[in-house]
Amino acid sequence: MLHFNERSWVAGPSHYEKNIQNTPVGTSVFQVNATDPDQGVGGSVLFSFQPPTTFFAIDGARGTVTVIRQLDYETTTAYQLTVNATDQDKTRPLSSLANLAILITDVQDMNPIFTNLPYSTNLEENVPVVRTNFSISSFVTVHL
Ligand SMILES: [Ca+2]
Repeated sequence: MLHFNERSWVAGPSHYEKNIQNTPVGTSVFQVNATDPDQGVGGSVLFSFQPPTTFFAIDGARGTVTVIRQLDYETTTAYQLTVNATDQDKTRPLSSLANLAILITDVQDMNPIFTNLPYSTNLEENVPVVRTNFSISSFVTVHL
């Protein structure tokens, strides 16, 4: 019986979207799933990014997307990736594409900064201990 490679992979949506925060390198952030009803190599799917990206890697067999470079919201707020899935049919490999948008969520990563350093004040002798002479203020820089 002859078997033809008839179908490319079938994913759920053709567009994925994922929100992540400043995620350490090596973290898995997304899972692409695909099914190919063909049997044998014609139904065995390999994933890749097209074109490749230096910030994310995808496990060819499993479809797991991993961070491979430090992400910084201040530099890039979103990545538009295209996932290619190709079956392994030797004579007529079929492939499909899906979009994957990875949105970087800002996390506050700045420390409070004291202003008007150094602090000093003059005290008179015999100041009652409950008296407050000055207050220390700080502010947080917020990057939007
Ligand atoms: Ca197939």
